[in-house]
Amino acid sequence: MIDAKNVSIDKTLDTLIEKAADEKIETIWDRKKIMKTPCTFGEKGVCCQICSMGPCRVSFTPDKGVQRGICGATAATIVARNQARKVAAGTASHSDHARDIAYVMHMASENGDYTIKDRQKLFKLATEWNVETKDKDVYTVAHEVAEIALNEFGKPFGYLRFLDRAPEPRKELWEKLELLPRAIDREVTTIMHSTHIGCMSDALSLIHMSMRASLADGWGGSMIATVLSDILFGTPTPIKTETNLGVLDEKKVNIVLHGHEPSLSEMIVLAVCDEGLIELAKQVGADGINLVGMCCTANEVTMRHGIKIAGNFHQQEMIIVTGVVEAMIVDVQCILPSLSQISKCYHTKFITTSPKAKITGSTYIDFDKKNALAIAKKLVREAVENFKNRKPEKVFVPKERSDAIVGFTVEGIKTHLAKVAGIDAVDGSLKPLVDSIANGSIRGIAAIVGCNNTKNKHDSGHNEVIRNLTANNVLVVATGCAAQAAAKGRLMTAEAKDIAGDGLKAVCDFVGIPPVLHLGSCVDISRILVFVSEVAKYLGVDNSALPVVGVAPEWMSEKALAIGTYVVTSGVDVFLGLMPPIGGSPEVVDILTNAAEDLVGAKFYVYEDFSEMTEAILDRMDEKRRKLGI
Ligand code: XCC
Ligand code: SF4
Repeated sequence: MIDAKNVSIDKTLDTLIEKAADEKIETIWDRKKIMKTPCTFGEKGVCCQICSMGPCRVSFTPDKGVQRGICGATAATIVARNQARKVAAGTASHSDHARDIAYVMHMASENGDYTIKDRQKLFKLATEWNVETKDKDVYTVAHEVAEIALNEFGKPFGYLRFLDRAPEPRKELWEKLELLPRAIDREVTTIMHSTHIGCMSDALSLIHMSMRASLADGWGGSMIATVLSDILFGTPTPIKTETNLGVLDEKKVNIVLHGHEPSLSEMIVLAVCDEGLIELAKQVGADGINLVGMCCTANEVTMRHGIKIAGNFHQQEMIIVTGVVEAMIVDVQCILPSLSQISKCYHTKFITTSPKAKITGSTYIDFDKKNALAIAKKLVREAVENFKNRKPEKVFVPKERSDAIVGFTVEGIKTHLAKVAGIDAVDGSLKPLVDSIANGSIRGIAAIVGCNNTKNKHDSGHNEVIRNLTANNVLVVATGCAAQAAAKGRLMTAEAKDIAGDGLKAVCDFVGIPPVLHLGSCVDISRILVFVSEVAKYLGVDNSALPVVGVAPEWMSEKALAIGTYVVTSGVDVFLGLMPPIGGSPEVVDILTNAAEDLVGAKFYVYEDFSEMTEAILDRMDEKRRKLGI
């Protein structure tokens, strides 16, 4: 029997884990328990399956056992190849999401399902990309911009356009080191090619390739996804929301949106407002329709519409165990295959919608974007009609829910600061923030990002690090499942300033912000790249000079590895709460946790103890402050 207190700090799971056990539902923690100790070769990254002469497992303790794979590959080669492939997979995931958004923008039309919500941002991007806008209709401009975005994936020459947003010294460094990514698909393909048997075997060159590919994620795919989503669906502004499983409503039809791409979720948001469907919900005996989100899709819709966040990665099974979910509608990424099994034990319809993520045992309804709203309505109807199948004896909804303010963006923060400082020009508005950093009210900025991992107590890493850092006057920005942990932990409310140190508290009071700012989904870490770059440009320094860090206390996905790599390659240190599978090669460990600093001005740190991690982060921030002379 799993003890909830050992696996999560989230109180909603206390009863639900017990309920799952009573109802013979196997959960992520049960499977983790059966899995026992992970294979050490896999854990250290020294298992190679790249060709069928293997799998080869080489020794990770020097001078013992097998030193080379059958082809002669060393531990360093095998580890670096595996690592590069993971970064390529992460880059591909964020970027393929971006590609879909670009296609959606390409089909947007005045009277269609998809329209342009932020025309100003569209025209700004058009200017940035040298698209002639004079006398052109907004949709003509949108289509031209979308086509340019689509070409970023496969253009034959040049490098990615958004790299020009980086500070000059950073760009020069990338150019010198040949780290400027070319087309996005090309960087991914090049890694797949070079990691084929008998191609690249030099560890440093493999890590170098993974760095270049990762920049194609952060400054390519992720940034395209963020900017185009803002243009299509609106740039978020701070908005109140509620979080945790208590946002489910026993009396209503509950629909959970889970996955990543706003092209689906935005349509469902529209569909649940349909009068006919609301009426239908009443006819089947419900009080209405309650739409809630999970994982990054929740971040996308909460920051644009205030849709409630039901939970993060580790709660996706548990939400079904409440017995009140009429439909779990998903698209791509981070969707546990176990959901089909679990939903069958309740009345929940588990509906997959993407040809990229068909899941055995789910109901597949293709979300053809040409008929987006009509299909969204069909999906909602499926949920409403399923209300009658709810099994009252299986219903239990936890009470826990917390308020949060979400939806900060670079523009939002700047406008906010400008208003507070009484400055008209938004461009000058970084001054109050920079002044607060310079006078020490804010010691530094930490981006807390990433997932949940069964190796950690659910959410404990995120919230412990956030509490420790804010208490030490570090302003925190958060995305992804980390942001949701913070929101559930009541760290994104105005009152949360009381956990902050005096300096940060005064800033929060003055500016009227929480000490932890919700910056969106994982692709929105691109917002953080832009933000850091703007501060660096304002000060006339490189990113690496700033007291800024990235932290992923509970990371687990390949996407998270791609993110970590592009953050480091962008000159910002990354602190991980779990060791990546590289321990089998001292050479690769040294490149990523030491030599990287000489190369790109930043490196990875791994701390499994979160108070030690906080100390190390603060030390590093102070070191940067000293060098800046502040
Ligand atoms: Fe997935 Fe994005 Fe990780 Fe959460 S944070 S578990 S990747 S949903 Ni991106
Ligand atoms: Fe073994 Fe080399 Fe084949 Fe990898 S590529 S499985 S190390 S023979």
